[in-house]
Amino acid sequence: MTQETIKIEGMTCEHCQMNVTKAISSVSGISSVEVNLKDGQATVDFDEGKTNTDAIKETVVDAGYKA
Ligand SMILES: [Cu+2]
Repeated sequence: MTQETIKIEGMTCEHCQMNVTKAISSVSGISSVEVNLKDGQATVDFDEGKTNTDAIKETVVDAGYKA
């Protein structure tokens, strides 16, 4: 299991935080995700055999935020 902290720009409220959490959770191989609105970052635990940091960032971008 790999843990990565990803910087996310563009989150302004709890709704954004929830959007990002949902988006990252939907990626296969993610075991846990903690999105911090204040710090603008997400701490993600994932199976590196199933996904990677770039794929997670792409998902965040697809959801409308900058990663
Ligand atoms: Cu928002």
